[in-house]
Amino acid sequence: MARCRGGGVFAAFSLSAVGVLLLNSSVVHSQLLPVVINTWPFVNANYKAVQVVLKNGSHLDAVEAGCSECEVEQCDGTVGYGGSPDEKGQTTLDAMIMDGVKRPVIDSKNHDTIGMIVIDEMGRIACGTSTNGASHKIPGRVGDSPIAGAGCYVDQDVGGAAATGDGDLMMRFLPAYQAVEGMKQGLTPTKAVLEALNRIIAYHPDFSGALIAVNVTGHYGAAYHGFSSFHYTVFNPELKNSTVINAEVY
Ligand code: SD4
Repeated sequence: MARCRGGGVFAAFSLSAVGVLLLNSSVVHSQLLPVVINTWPFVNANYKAVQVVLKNGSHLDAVEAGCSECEVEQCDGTVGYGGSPDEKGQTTLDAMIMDGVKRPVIDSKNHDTIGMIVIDEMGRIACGTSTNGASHKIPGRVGDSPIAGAGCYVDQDVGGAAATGDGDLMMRFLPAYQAVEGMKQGLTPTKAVLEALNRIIAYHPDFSGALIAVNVTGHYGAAYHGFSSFHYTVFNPELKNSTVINAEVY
C-alpha cells in the first residue's frame, strides 16, 4: 500500500481511495491488547499485522502490512492484482487506511475484501480495507471499502469496525460508523454490529454482508446476514495465535 498525507476524507476513483479522520487520542491499557482483527479467515494477513504490532511497529504499519499481504496473496481472488473483474474484465481496486490517533498521516493503494482493525498495546487504533470491489461492477465504480464509515471506521476513544459485503447498500447506511457509534453509546461490540446490520436489514431484507468490531479494551464481536457463513480472524494475548472464529448470524 502506498502512503500519502492529508487531513479530511479522500476518495480516489478507479484504482484507489483513501480516508483519514483525525480524532482525539487517549491511552488505554488492557490485557486484551494488542488486538488484530480482520474479516474472513485471512490468517496470514492477520499474522503479518501481528508481527508488526508485536515488534512495536505502528498501528498504521500493522494495518498496511496485513492488508498488503492479502493483495500479494490475492486473498480469495477478491483482493489485489487480477481479482474480481469489472464488467469489462478489468480489475480495479479500492483501499483505505484510517488512523484513530491525532496525527496527520494516512494511506492508500490500489486493491473479497479484507477489512482490518489494529489496536496496539498503547491503545492506538487504525483500520484498513483492500478489495477488488463487487464482481462485474460497472467500470469506475467505487464501493464502500474506501469510504470512512462504510468500509471501516475508528474512533480513538471507542474502538473500530470494518465491513464486507454489498457495498452499494453499505455506502448508504455507513455500518462501520454505526457500529462504532453503538459502542460509544455503551453497546458491546456484538450488540453494536447487530444493531448496525439491523439498520440495513430493516429496509433491505436481502442484504448480504458482515461486520467486525472491537472496542478500546480489546473486546470484539462480529455478525453477518445473507451469507451462508462468515468467519473472521483475531489475534490477542489470550488467543496467542491468529485464530479463525465463526461469526453470529443475524
Ligand atoms: C464492495 N464491499 O465493493 C465490497 C465487496 C466485498 O466481499 O466486500 N466483497 O461492494
